[in-house]
Formats: sequence, structure tokens, C-alpha cells
Amino acid sequence: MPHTLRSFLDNIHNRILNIHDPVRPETQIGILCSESRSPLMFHNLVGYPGFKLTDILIKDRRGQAAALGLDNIKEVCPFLAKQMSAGPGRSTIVKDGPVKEVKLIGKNADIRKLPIPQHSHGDAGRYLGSGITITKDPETGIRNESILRMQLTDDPHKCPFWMAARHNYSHYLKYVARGESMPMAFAIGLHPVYEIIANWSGRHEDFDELEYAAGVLGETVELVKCETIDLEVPAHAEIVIEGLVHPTERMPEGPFGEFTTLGTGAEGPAPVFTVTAITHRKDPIFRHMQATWFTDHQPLITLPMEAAYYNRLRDTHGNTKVLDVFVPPWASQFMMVVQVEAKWDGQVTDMLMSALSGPNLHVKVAIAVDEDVDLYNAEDVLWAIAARCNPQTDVWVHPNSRLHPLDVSIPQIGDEYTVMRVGGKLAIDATRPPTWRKKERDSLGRVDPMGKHDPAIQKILEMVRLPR
Ligand SMILES: [Mn+2]
Repeated sequence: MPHTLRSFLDNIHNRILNIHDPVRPETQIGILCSESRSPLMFHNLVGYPGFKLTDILIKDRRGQAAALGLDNIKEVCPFLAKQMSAGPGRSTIVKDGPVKEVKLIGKNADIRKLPIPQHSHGDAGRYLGSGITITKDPETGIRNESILRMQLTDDPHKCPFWMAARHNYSHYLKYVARGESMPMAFAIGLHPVYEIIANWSGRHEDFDELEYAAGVLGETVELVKCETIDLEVPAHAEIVIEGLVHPTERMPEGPFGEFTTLGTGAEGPAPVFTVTAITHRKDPIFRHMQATWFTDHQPLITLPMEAAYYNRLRDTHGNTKVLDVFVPPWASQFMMVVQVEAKWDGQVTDMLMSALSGPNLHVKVAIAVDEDVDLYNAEDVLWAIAARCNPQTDVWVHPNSRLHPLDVSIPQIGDEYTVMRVGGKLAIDATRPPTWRKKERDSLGRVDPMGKHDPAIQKILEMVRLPR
């Protein structure tokens, strides 16, 4: 059986909160998804009979472990790094699939009839932020996937969108140079691993992100041809939106509350997606990705980033014992915590420089902690900074670095590019001295409370740990 949104929801069914009360996607979904700690399924969407809506599937390590088929949350980053190192899987084109059960072509394809929420107060409108965006290089025929934000308007078929992702933007520029419209499709509602890998930003000259995700899952992904454009889309998606992007058409786009939880960042005249068809399952589940603070939006991008940096940082000095990498979803993707056991002086320093100069522009603050610090726990990380860090020698600011276009705290350079921000990056070494200097290292060892390993009290210990 292929990995689908439905197979994933079956696997986590006992964690899902099913909501049967009437809820309005345009005005009420935003806060409900933002506040939820666990998976949600809305069964009664006012104005959208037949549709269900789900979100908050992988916001924490527990959901991410479930997506990767793991029990231990500490394996998430190393496992994904290993699977991604193994390279892509395959795709195959099939004649038909569940996503073709209902076909709305041309005038019947009104995007406003999908239960697409408005995410935040101040947004320019309802926003699709959960569609795996598929384009194809007109020269090589190799597809690209990413997840873009697209704004709904009063026009049932016209949607401006922000194209920040590098690969499909380069596709668009090739179509612009030819004076042709670019075919583009949005696939909504896939197994989360396809959503996660769609946000990977590495090079791929002879495969696409769908095939890469299929490799991580150990399967061949089934694709079907679109109805109105020359493109292939996942056969087991819940919903597919097909359309064309004209080479010169522009509409105002934004503002949109982004993953930063800030309401501004990339407004401007934007390319326009013209809807040509919508196909979906008979009983479609709309996969929403709420874009505010600590939702699925952050880990969808940070997971492939963590895996890529896990491999990259282990290369420091040819052999650095990096144990785990965590980009906290509650820190806007701009902070990276690395758990490391250094052998030599300077090793953590160089590893932190590598973290701050890696492939992603997101990393503004890099923190190194020891193997005995729970890097998923902000309290423990802040303890390490407080107890194991001499600010005179262990903290530094690197100036004149390029930062993420949506990092509004960093000044913008010039007004020709909306995406060029240059500022400082912060490194914090909160680790003990390296292992070859055992005496100094031991002086910063943390004590274990009495009885920690006493088997006789482990049951009581579990009870006292539970929140009451
Ligand atoms: Mn790509």
C-alpha cells in the first residue's frame, strides 16, 4: 500500500482530536490550529459540505517520528539524515488514481470552493499554504516541488503567489525568457514525508522531491497526468489544482503572517496563477498548514534542514561527533541547537561557523550543547547557556552575513531586491571543554539527584513527573 495522508492518519488515529462542531475556515480555523498541541480533524466545515480539514500532524518530534515510522524521537534527525544520504527513489506514471474521482475543469474550477482558511488577522485574504507546488524545467523535463504561499482573490481563477523557492523560480525565469506560460500544479494532502521533502532545498539535476521522498519511504511514487496542463501529479493526493502562470502578469500579493509570526516581509507585485482545473477525491480531506507560531509550518522546513546540517556538521574537521540537530519550531526557524561531543579545542567553534554559513539562510543563532543536555527542551538549553558558557570567550557575533528574506529584524539592503537582508549572526558555545581536557570538562559535569538510577522507585518517578 502506498504511503498517503490517509495511511498516516490511520497510524496516528488515537492522537487525533475529532471536532464535529461547525467551524468556519475563513475566520475560525487559524486560532484553533495555532493553539493545538496535537493532530486535529474538522468534520463540519460551514460552507464546504463533503470536505474535512486536518492540521498539526508533525509539529513536534512525536508526530515527526510517527511520519518516519520511528518510536524513539531521538532517532528523527539521524534517521532522516541517513535516508536522505541514500539518494532518491523512483516514480511511475499510472492511468488513474483517487485524486481523479471528481474533475472540475475550466469555469467549474472555482478555487474559492475549497475550504482554504485565512491564517491571521491582517492577511490580505485566504491563503493556500499547504499545496505541494509542482513545476517542470522546460529544458531538462525534471520536476521541482516546494510549498509556496498563494493568495485567493475575488476572481475564482486568479491567485497571486510569492515565489521565494529557488528551483521553481528558476523554472519560471526560463518560461519568461521563452515568453510562454508555465504549467504549475498544487497537490494537497499527501503523506507528511512528501510534504517534508518538498521543502528540502538541495540540488537535484536528475530527480525531483517526490522521488526523493519516495526513497525515504522506500516506495515508488505513483503519478497521474494532469487534465489541462503538461505535468504529472501524485495519484494519491486528496486535491490537485492545475493552472498556468503567465510570463508577465502581476497582481498585488500580501501581506501574509508568515512562519516568523510577523505580519510582514515580502509584499509586492507577484506572478499570478490562473486555475484551469481542480481534481479531488469524492470525500476530500483538505490538509491545512497553519502558518503562525509553532505549527506544522516550521518543522516542514526545518526537518530536511536539520538532516542536511546533521551530515554537514559531522564533516567539521573531517570527523566531529554531532549527536543531534534541532531547529526549534517555536523559534521561527532562525535558531539551531546542536548536540555535540567535541574532542579538541576549536572544534565546536568551527562547527558553529559551519552552522551559520550553511545552505539555509535561516540560521541566525547557533547554540552548541553537550550530550547530557535535552536539546528539545528550552529550559535545559537555557540552563546550559547559563551554567556552561563564558560570554567573554564562548559567544561571538559574526557581522555582514546574509540572512533570511523574511527575517524582518534584519535591515534590507537597497530597494531593488525585496529579499536581500544583511546583518549579524550569533554563536553560543554552551559546551564543556573538549574530552581531551578531562579535568576541566569534569568540573562542569552536572550532578544526578540521589536515587536517579534506583530501580525500586522508577514507577513512583514516572508518576511524579506527570503534570497534574
Ligand atoms: Mn528543488
